[in-house]
Amino acid sequence: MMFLAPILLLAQTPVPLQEGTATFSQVQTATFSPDQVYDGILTTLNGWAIYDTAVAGTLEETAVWETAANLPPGRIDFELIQNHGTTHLLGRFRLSVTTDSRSSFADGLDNNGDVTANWTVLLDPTVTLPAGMTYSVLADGSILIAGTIALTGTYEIGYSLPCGGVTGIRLELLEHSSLPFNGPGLHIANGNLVLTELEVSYTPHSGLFLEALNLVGGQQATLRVSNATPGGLVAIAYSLAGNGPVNANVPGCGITTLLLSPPITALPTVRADATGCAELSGNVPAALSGRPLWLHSVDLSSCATSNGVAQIVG
Ligand SMILES: [Ca+2]
Ligand SMILES: [Ca+2]
Ligand SMILES: [Ca+2]
Repeated sequence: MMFLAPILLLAQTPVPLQEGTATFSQVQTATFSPDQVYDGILTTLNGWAIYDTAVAGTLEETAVWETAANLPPGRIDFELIQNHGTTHLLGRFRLSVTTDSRSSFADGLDNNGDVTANWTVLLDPTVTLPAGMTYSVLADGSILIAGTIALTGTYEIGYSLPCGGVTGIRLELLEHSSLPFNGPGLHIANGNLVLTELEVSYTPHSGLFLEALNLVGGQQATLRVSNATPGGLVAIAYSLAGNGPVNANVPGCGITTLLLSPPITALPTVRADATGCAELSGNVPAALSGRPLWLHSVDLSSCATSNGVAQIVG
């Protein structure tokens, strides 16, 4: 007899944005606004841009938006669309999220707006860029673009969301000496950019979901388990030897098949929050750089086991 795993169709759903708020918005040539990145309008003089006539140039600016609904842990995908032309693409930028109350940030102003909240920088992106363009992720989590710059185009940037229900998104536009006029954009004449649309979508994780973020020797990594029993304890263990499987006695759950090869090291148990999400952060020994590491987790309330994670320590 054969058992087939159920096929889960995990739909990607659009995330409506609201209350576009910015530190500065361009009014030269046209009136640009962070609200124009979710109006569905793709014409050339529409979107958010930052050329500042007061300084005859471009400075670092920030825009934030509320998500219309709370986003639990899952995958978030951003499409940053530039349809203005003449290489008005983003040069260096950083994406963050918050779980703060919507009343505490994003007041809807296009200039000197309230962009202050408890922001969590999103880490470990998946990145797809127009042909010929390249990127690097800097130590602060920002993405720096290089290569042959397209006239128009779309960046597709994906991340896994942190614990809690996300209420808002922050886009920081940052300068860098490699960019025209230090950026933050790639327009050759002044470092400007136009963000015509910011399309955001969300995909939930399937089952008890384990992931490792910033698994780099000498740095702080975060292990995250989502879809656990709210308020329950979660066990996470690792192996440097392989992905098993091995039958092990897990306290409270009995014999459990772990996707780990002995010797297995259990990390401190961690309690899931009200959304069933648990995070464990700790420093990765520098000596582990370059070595493969396997991780597995067990929900100690339901005894469900997660996906296995296999990564080379960076
Ligand atoms: Ca638009
Ligand atoms: Ca500049
Ligand atoms: Ca608000």
